[in-house]
Amino acid sequence: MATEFFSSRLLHIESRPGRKWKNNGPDLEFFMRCEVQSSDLDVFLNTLKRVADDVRSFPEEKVPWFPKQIKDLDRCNVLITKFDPDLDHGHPGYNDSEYKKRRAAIVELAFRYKHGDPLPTVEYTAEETSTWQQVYQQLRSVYPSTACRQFLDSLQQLEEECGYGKERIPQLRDVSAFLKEKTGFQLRPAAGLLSARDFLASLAFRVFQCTQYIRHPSSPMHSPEPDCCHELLGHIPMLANKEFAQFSQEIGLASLGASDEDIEKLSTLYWFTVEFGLCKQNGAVKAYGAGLLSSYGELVYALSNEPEYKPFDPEEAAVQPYQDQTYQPVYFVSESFEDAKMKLRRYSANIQRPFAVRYDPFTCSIEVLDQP
Ligand code: HBI
Ligand code: NLE
Ligand code: FE
Repeated sequence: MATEFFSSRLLHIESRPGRKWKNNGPDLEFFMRCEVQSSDLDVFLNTLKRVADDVRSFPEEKVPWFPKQIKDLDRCNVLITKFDPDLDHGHPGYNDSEYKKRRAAIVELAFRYKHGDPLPTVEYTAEETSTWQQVYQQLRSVYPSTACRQFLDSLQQLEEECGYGKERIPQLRDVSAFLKEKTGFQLRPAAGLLSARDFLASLAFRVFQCTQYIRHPSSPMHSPEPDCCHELLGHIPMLANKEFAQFSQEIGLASLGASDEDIEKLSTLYWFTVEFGLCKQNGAVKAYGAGLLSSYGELVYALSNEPEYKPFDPEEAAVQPYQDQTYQPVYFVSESFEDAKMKLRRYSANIQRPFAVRYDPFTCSIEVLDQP
């Protein structure tokens, strides 16, 4: 069976002569037990329907599979084919075969990665480093007036202790070691935009999935998809902050085994906080969202008087339509991280699951506690 688009495992298969006759003999009936991610179930069944006359499924469990141990994250790598330079005509690298080749080579490192392997290093080319340089310099000059205090503190530490600067693109290996000391977060390489379920699940383990390729040189000030500028400049400084690291892990824990509808809401909530969140500090509005802190274009726009601001309310943010091609028309402003965390905690407590989860930091695993 073609399984290249999703991961599935065949646990059991048996065949028997069926009651229908076909080609002068009894048709065969197959009974199979498979493990499939719930988000892939439709594609999986449709694939079977192409080769079998009558496909029936009996899901064994209502709760979608989720990782229980940190090494299970090796299976949380379902990619979304969106903003793909090979498929998307609007991608700035669509007509640049050199760019696509280079990117495929970097992506290959992520495909091959298994938990426990040393993080791959990439020898960035002069052109890639020059893109980074432009991005770094532009953003660095506006951070003092636009970024939240926690971001500025962490960035300073990264510059002093972790080799951050415009000269070279930091390596995931060094950054992961730095983060581990600060907040226990660690990195793993990602091949591109992951499914929200897989991406959020890794946060439950304080693991952040990072792309390693860089945006196309023709659009340094905004990219619709994550790249190393977005991860290294947008996310990493925030993940080095204790309060924020905890906030991120809590979104991850809330996502484990959640229904598809709840995942959709949590990922929208993630979008309006971790990616595009604004917060008040000393009476001024500052950016803490990674999508803003890695895009000079959107950062300046978000803090101008063009977009609409709403006070952060998880119920409202979870269903707010969002824009993933260009700048957001609406941003949510929270009073502080503490306030956002409390509100998120209240929101998560209302997500219906027949069990509770707890993270055990000693074994890096999830304890599942059945609810009576
Ligand atoms: N995948 N690699 C990667 N990076 C992200 O930031 C990311 C993702 N998949 C989904 C996602 N972010 C968000 O849109 C939320 O849906 C979780
Ligand atoms: N727009 C962001 C940037 O240009 O860095 C990336 C957003 C990823 C969700
Ligand atoms: Fe991101």
